[in-house]
Amino acid sequence: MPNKDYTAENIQVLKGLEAVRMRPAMYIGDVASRGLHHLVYEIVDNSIDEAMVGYADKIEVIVGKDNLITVKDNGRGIPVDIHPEEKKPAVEVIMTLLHAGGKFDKSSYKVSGGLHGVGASVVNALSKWCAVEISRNGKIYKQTYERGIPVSEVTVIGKSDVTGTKVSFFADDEIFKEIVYKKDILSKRLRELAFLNKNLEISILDEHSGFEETYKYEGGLIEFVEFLDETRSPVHKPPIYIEGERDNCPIEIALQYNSTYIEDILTYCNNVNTIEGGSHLSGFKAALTRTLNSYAQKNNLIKNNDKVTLSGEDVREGLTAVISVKVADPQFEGQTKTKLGNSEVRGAVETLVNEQLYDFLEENPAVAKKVIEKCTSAARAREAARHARELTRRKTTLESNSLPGKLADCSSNDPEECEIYLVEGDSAGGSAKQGRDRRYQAILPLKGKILNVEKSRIDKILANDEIRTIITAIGAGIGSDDFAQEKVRYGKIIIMTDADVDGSHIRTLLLTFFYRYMKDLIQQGNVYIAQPPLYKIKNGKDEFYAYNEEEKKKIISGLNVDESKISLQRYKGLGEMNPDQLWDTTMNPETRTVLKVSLENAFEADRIFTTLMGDEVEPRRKFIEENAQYVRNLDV
Ligand code: 2B7
Repeated sequence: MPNKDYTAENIQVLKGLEAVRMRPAMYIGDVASRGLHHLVYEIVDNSIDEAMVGYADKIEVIVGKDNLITVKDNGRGIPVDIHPEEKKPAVEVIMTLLHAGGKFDKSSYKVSGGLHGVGASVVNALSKWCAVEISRNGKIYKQTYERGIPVSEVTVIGKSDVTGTKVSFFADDEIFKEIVYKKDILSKRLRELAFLNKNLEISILDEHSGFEETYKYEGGLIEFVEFLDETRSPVHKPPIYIEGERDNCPIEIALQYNSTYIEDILTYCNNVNTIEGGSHLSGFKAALTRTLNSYAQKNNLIKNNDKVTLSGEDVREGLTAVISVKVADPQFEGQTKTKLGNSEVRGAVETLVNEQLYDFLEENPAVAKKVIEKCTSAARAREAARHARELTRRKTTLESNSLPGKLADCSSNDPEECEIYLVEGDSAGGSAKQGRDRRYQAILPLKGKILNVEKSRIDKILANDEIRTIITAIGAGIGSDDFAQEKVRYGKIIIMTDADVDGSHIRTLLLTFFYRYMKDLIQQGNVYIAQPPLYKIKNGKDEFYAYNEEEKKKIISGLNVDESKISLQRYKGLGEMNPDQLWDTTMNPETRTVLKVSLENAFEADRIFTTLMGDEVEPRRKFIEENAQYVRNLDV
């Protein structure tokens, strides 16, 4: 217990800590892997804030062998002088008081993205041990804590001629289910932060694997866009860069057109990936459409037989962009609290992009010409696709008539309870139709491979039968402007393919299609992957199903009988299961497992799809080699 008396302030501290430890999820999301990694981000965020005000340019993160996390920065060092109201060193207040953030220099820390400065105390409360070391005033100060409670005074432990802060902590195993830090998760976020904060050096060392990387990007967002487009062919080089401040809102944007047909825009507010978009995104889209149209008109770049105006989707075909804004009082809205709500940001971004993009085009007529050509050809293709697209829209009056014939629909009309299985092959489709609960389960058999949408343009995509059928069945249209989430007819869209190479290819193609043309579906968590068993194990009358090798071994050894007496059947495809088996193992909500597809890390998902589905062979080979354990199921 702390070597301190229980004064009024200490009681306040204990109450605060208790609140965090009682409801950790309220502060860090969950107590699984996500929440655990969140601890690291909260501490790193404080270093980032110190870097954003110009006092730090180096951050180090170390994952120790014993899972001790250490974060170091070369900022000013957390102040250690006595806080006038709390009558304790400022660092102790920051590390122990839930609402310390607001009391410290709020003006210089206005753009904090995370827990608004209470991050350190939350992490401390959820750590079984934590230490902070501060180099400041020529000295090194240290204080240690257990489960958030100070177990030492702030003590001078040495001298230093530099300044900075070092925080180390052991996450509390009484709170977290499992303490396993993933270097891939951490390094991805740290790299992203380095892109978003140009010239800031961020390094990671994972002592478990020896993995060590340092990120530092002079070009910031420009290098971010180049990184995203690594496997695509640019229409112009380098990316167009827009930077400025409007209405007290610092804005930074990089954009580049490439030869694909994919729209790829990442948005951030205060370094938080706003995957649901929001006002910064809509301001950008409005300005892009307007500016390209007015430039094209003024310079007679739209031919007589073309459509008079370029649509939003026309000007975003093959566009990769990253938008980063800093907002003093961010309002995060939406299902996953990743949609920027501040309405004033829309105008700020729109004005800045209108001005700077127009200037850029005037100063770079050769690039402008290529960009406008790209957009007009997109417009032409879209016009050609309009007809095909209309065919895929469900007619409101003759609903059932316009549904694809191959679809065995369910009888319920309530999307909440309805599910659709997209099934590989007619024979598995047949079993699924017989095995299902027809009240709420619909079956759509798909034959053969669907089109690779990364390589095809909208007109060709819509000419593809399998894809048209899927769009019609789901019933909500496609595209970033036209997709209407509220019209989706099924709450769960479940991809059910064989557990082999072809099956995983089809699954990847379907996921790519949803990711590119119905992103909201994935964002809202509507897309699932069915998990059919790999083996049937029979021991006399008893039957067991195993979903992976490990399970198979466990079941067999658990049976404790002679192995030659057990019959083992390896399912090569869904088609080998009869309708009852398919229902029992894969479709019955009471017993099945389905994997929810999430957009946790949109920018990584993006690179995975681009790399796996794109043209460039070498990056794909490298990617598969480096990520063999993940790609096994995504083999293409
Ligand atoms: C709102 C609180 C959390 N803080 C400061 C100053 C510098 C500083 C910090 C930090 C994490 C791991 C290494 C301000 C801000 C507290 O007040 S927090 N550096 N780094 C950090 O936590 N890194 C500061 C004004 C003058 N001097 C120092």
